[in-house]
Amino acid sequence: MDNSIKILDELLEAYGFENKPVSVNRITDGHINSTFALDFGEKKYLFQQLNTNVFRRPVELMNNIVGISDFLRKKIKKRGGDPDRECLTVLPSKSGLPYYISKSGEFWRSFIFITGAHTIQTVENPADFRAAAVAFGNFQRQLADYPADSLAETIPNFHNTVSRLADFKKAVADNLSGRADNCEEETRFILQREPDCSVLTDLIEKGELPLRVTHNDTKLNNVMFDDITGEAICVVDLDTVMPGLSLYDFGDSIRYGASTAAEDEKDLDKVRFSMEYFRAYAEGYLSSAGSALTENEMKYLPFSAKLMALECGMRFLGDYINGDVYFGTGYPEHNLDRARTQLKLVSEIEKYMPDMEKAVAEIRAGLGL
Ligand code: GN1
Ligand code: MG
Repeated sequence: MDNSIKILDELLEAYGFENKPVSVNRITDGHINSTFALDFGEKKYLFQQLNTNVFRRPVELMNNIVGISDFLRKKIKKRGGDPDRECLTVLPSKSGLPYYISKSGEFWRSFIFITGAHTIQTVENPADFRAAAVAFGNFQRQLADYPADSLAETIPNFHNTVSRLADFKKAVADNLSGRADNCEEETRFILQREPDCSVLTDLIEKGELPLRVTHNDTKLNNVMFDDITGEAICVVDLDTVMPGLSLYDFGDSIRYGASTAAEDEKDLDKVRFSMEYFRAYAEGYLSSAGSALTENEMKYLPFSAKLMALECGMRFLGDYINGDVYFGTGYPEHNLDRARTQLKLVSEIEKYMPDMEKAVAEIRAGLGL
């Protein structure tokens, strides 16, 4: 992994910086893009090389982000908030564009670094997780009147689990890395759950679930928390904001945050589903977004957690079988380890489904939803 920016001088020139940064630090939160924090003493900026194998329409993607951030910025200002800390601010390059394409064709962008704030990788207390839920719930509510048809679909069928399953089956059939034999049990586990994959897509087709502007990558570490107040102040990583289901956002948060272990924990005994965390998130989410949700959007909340864990598991396993071509990995079996945690969570969630249903019903009753 590169810990420095090879084309630092070129970037500084392209963005009109006259001084060199006092430090450049790589941020390893994400699995897709390469991210660096550049500290200029008084100001700090984030520079990110977009992974254009994953995001094939980078210019449209940046237009999405600028559109969404400007839209949020106005709402934040109106309610007296601080837009520089509560939403992303894209730094244009000298050319005026919200990105810079390097001489060798790399796609770079820069944001104002949100200072005095941090990310959390693993939930340590329910209060933080509840706060993240409120942030994602508000994010979705604030974008309810965003012109969805102006958004480019940055990755088509991103959470379409039917098409994700088809991709997974193809990975197994092609077996490009020869690794399919190392994960037959995991593969069987996924294939046994084929009927789950079409539950939400069928409801969309029947018009029984509304498409909304959603974040689509609601991992806990895509929220920034204020260092002092501990409040969740800003939702980041807007690359996948597209029309989607509120259930994708809810389920993805749960599959990541309601696990008692990291996404790549090797010891599966440590990977359990926390009902306490589930309840905290569901409370935060329903209290912020609940009044805008339909009956079906609330009914399928527990199922969405299972589906998103299953989908993520098949994506990691598919990438392992394809030879690690999509997600960044730190070692050869990294994607296999990640897939195993997700599948372990699926079994856990299956056990807890009645408890999750009961918790949602209680929260709804408490909130009058
Ligand atoms: C990727 O970029 P990052 O790490 O926030 C992925 C998500 C997965 C996640 C799994 C564009 O998110 O869909 O859920 O890894 N993003 C993309 O950790 O594929
Ligand atoms: Mg991210």
